[in-house]
Amino acid sequence: MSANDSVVISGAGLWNPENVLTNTELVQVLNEYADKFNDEHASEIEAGTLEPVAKSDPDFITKASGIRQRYVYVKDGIMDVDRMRPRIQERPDDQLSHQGEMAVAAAKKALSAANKKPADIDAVIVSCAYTQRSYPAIAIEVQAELGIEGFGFDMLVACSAATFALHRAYEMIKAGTARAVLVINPELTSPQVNYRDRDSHFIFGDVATAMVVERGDTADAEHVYDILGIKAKTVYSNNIRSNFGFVSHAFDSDPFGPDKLFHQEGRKVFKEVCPMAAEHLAVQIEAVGADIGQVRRWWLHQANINMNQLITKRLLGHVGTQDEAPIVLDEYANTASAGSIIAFNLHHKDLKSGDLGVICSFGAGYSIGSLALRKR
Ligand code: CO8
Repeated sequence: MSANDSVVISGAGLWNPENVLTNTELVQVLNEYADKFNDEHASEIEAGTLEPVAKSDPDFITKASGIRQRYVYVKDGIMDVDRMRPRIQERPDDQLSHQGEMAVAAAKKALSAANKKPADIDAVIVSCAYTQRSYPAIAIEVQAELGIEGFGFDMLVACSAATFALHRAYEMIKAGTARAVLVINPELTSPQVNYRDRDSHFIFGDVATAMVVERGDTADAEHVYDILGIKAKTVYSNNIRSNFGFVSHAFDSDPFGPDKLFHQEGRKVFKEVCPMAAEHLAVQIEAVGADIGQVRRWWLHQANINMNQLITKRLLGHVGTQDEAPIVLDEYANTASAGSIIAFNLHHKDLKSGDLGVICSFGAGYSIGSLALRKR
């Protein structure tokens, strides 16, 4: 393959669990927990030695984030005030893992959209915010399940896991080390959510997305997008953290305590990431020789509707419409790295030949990743 040959995205897949969890349901269980906890600890709270658990509010959630509901892999257990975490059955080693199952479901859809068979794929990347184990890699399990030759590996880059993995796939195709790469994002976020914390209990949902990246000269799908350019940036920040990890076993602290689960300084994230993302996108568009006004669609990260509106306002001079920058977080919530890929899945078929679009993620790390695309 010569350096000038194109690399394309030729198929996308989306799988979501059937279970819907509404804001009202989440608030109901958190407020029940708050009443119970605050009653049981009334004297310490009154003495000022213990903070009361703060109650949540569905109107706050919708206004502050735009999120109305989310899909969860397992709903059972989350709504149980004495548990407040999903009750996921552990599987024996000889069964497909939960994340493997989610990944396979999305991958099959992407393969079908790309008109590709397992034999056409040379590499599998499973890239998401968490993998349920360290090894064997979920990607290798998925590779075996789908009957793909070649190689697979897992990658973790939180919110930018999907875009950064697409970058690696692009580079593999350019380098000629793979003919086609399957990039999969099984975002199983619910086990890491602290459903007792009003600041973050509403933020996440579960989903799996996948994409096929291949050589332009082998692509024969209905909707094919040339990758015109890729761009990535990371800046270290402690404002979004999850401290759970294998070393937790050796710490003399609760391995599932609040600091081990997802937590953030949401306001700071909002203020710091929005300008970074807008600047990143402006540079990315210029780098591929286009003007902002020529971009037909912005498939943006889906953390908060207000973030996306601020970013599009900076770029376009007006708040992006649903047609220009589709919002999917009202239905899916924040699905870590999968958000922009869900937006692409649901809103790419109407683009015409020659139309430009941009996929962009932004979040923990901090990390920002984008791909400029043109429909064939
Ligand atoms: N109900 C009622 N009141 C609430 C609630 C609630 N649920 N939550 C907060 N409040 C209160 C606060 O306590 C505060 O009260 P006070 O003024 O008395 O202190 C008041 O409401 C205002 O709170 P905030 O200033 O925090 O509210 P914001 O308007 O900033 O909205 C958001 C909070 C929605 C969190 C907003 O800041 C935001 O979206 N920020 C961006 C966050 C973001 O994008 N983070 C990315 C995280 S995702 C990511 O990077 C991937 C990680 C990997 C995946 C992890 C999977 C688990």
